[in-house]
Amino acid sequence: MSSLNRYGWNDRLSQLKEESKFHALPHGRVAVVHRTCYEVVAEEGLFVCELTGSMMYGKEDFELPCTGDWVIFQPFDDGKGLIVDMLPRERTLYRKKSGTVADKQVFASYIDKAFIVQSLDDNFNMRRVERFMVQIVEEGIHPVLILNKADLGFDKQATEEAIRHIARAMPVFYTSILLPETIDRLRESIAEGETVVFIGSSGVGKSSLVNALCDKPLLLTSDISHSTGKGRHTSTRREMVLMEGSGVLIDTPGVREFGLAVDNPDSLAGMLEISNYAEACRFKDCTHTNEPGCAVLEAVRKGLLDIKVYESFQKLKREAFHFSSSEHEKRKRDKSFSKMVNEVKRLKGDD
Ligand SMILES: Nc1nc2c(ncn2[C@@H]2O[C@H](COP(=O)(O)OP(=O)(O)O)[C@@H](O)[C@H]2O)c(=O)[nH]1
Ligand SMILES: [Mg+2]
Ligand SMILES: [Zn+2]
Repeated sequence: MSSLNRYGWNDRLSQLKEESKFHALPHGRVAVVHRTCYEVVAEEGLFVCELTGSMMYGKEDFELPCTGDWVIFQPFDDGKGLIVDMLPRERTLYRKKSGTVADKQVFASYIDKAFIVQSLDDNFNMRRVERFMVQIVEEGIHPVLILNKADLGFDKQATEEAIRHIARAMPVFYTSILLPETIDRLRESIAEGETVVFIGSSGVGKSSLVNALCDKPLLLTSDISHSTGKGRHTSTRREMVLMEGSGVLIDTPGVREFGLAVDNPDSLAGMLEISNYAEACRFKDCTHTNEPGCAVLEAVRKGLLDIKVYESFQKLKREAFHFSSSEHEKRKRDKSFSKMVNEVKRLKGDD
């Protein structure tokens, strides 16, 4: 058995690797991304790797290796290497970059579970949970809701009420780094070889939870670790740690905004349990906005469906639709551009 199995390596990945023309070279998993180099965990230990020119050429930022990616590299002496290939990505967490049309930013790949962390103080916000959930489920990752800082006073009944509509879609854990039994329960939910990413606003306790789960402080808590001599800034550095006898944890810096990068706006209804009602709408293509015989609006009127959930659904749907149509436009543009490049090459006789 390979020691990388603990990092999630398996037979399927071995098969994928066989398809690469570099399959004779060693492979590893990207643990940390620095500005120009990558820390790669491999059978022979940790390697600091750079990318070959061809790995970078013509790539968007989100297509370059990220934390969690499996790469093939050419090792050099003293723990250095050159990344020559990357296995095709699966279960990758993206978000839409703020202020751009269809540009996305990549967080991590080969993720099994995403822990959506919120703290039970002012930070708790169901609308944000839904937003994270939709993106996570879209990528085939299992969402888990972590309500942290349970040691602080909070209204349990109001919280239960607010999460009721998603409690069937994902497990919920109440945790506190001051209550070890809550951490133990969380730890038991993570299996060996499983990869878990922690997402949520800054200050909710993501790094503290990672440390508590690992039993020893490995990550610096608070954003001081991301500061530079020039003052604070949010770095793109991600951290991956291996839990003893269990899974892989990936910490991320806080994200306030999480723009949807979802291609299929129609899948939203199922996730927010809108589709339970939608089945009874008079029109098959009902948009649930003003149609007669709309069972979704009826459910809102009768108080069966929380109006806030309904509004959240409409808002997320508009946003996802906007992203997928601009993404579509962009692909069309990219396609015609590469067609033009090929045409020029052909005329020049390059090919
Ligand atoms: N009361 C309480 N404070 C916590 C808990 N978890 C984290 N904190 C505190 O919240 C602050 C932010 O924690 P940190 O892990 O840096 O949050 P991150 O930005 O999400 O990584 C720190 O001062 C932690 O000590 C908790 O369960 N209860
Ligand atoms: Mg942190
Ligand atoms: Zn309807």
